[in-house]
Amino acid sequence: MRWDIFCQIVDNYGDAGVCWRLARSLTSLHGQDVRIFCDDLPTLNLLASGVDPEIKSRIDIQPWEASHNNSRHPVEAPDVVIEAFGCDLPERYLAGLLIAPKKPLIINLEYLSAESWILDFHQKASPQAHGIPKYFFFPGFQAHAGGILIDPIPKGLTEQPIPNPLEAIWKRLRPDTKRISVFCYPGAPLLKWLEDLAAMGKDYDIVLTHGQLEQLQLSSGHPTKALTLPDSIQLFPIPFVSQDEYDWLLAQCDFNIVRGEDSFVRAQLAGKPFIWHIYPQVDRAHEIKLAAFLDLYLADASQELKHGVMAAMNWAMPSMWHQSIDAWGTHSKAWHADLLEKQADGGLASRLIGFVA
Ligand code: TRH
Repeated sequence: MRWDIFCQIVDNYGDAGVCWRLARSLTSLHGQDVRIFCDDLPTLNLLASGVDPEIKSRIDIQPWEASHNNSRHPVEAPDVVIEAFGCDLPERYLAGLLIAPKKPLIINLEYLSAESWILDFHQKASPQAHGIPKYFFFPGFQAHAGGILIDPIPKGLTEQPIPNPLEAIWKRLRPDTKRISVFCYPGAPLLKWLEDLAAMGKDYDIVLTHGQLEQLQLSSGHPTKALTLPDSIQLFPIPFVSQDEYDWLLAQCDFNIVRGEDSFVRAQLAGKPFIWHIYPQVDRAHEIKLAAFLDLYLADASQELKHGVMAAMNWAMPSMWHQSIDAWGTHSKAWHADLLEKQADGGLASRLIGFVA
């Protein structure tokens, strides 16, 4: 089938991250024909840069405005139009669809949530005045939700060679030292967290993704002064890497701090303990979303593990929950296996194709 994916980047990288991962799943795993119209091509291309050129060449990446140029008569509509995260379609594109002899199906691809209410809305019609059929599609962890994006299949990520941009830094990491990757929003008490970690007396190598060092420095109150942390904690800032390279990094670390939607899923697929710094919303809806996820994630965990993980996810200091880390490691592997089993049908991309079909 032919798919047009519309991706409007509100802020950050998550919108592009999800659209790109979906596009590549549809093409490389399912042989679909995909165009992405995006209002911020530099960001999209940054994420997509490390990918196998053969896969990239099969996805038609276009600027948002290019969707207006449907000059063919009669207008040829794709089979499916994806409005990622409910973005509005450009008016001229929509006008073209209205006069096309064959109408597409429009899908409003929503944000991932573990909340149970999504099951009542998933795949439900969203009738429009223009009459083109439109449906909601909710990604989710539950069996009857829209699934999660599992491409590229995480198997074997740990055995892959060190990506080029990380090679020099990787050689400086200390052998037999635990590695923690950090990708979180401003506002996390990261400096205090690292100081607490240091006070526990073990060595840790901290891989800081693009911009995290500056965030840490700002939070120290001395943006121009070098941070003073004990030698046991070594900081390794890395540049912004491609999505594949970032996936590799998560698979290589012992613990990951992630955020948003896409890195949150990848941390689970890495099978390691992680802190999800969920995107903060003014109405505090994120607290409900985090609680809903933890309900699922910890459903069969012991009381002790539940306490430990819930404390960690709410930014309690590592000394408060480090005694749970071994049990958390075992739990992460089991959650990962269970997640893959639940997505054995191919996850979100397959379910989307199945629904459209
Ligand atoms: O960037 P984010 O904070 O995006 C967020 C979320 O999507 C959130 O739901 C949305 O409401 C908000 O934006 C507007 O976090 P997320 O979702 O993890 O996306 C980051 C993407 O960037 C992900 O695909 C991984 C990728 N990435 C790289 O490719 N290279 C890197 O170096 C890093 C750090 C990330």
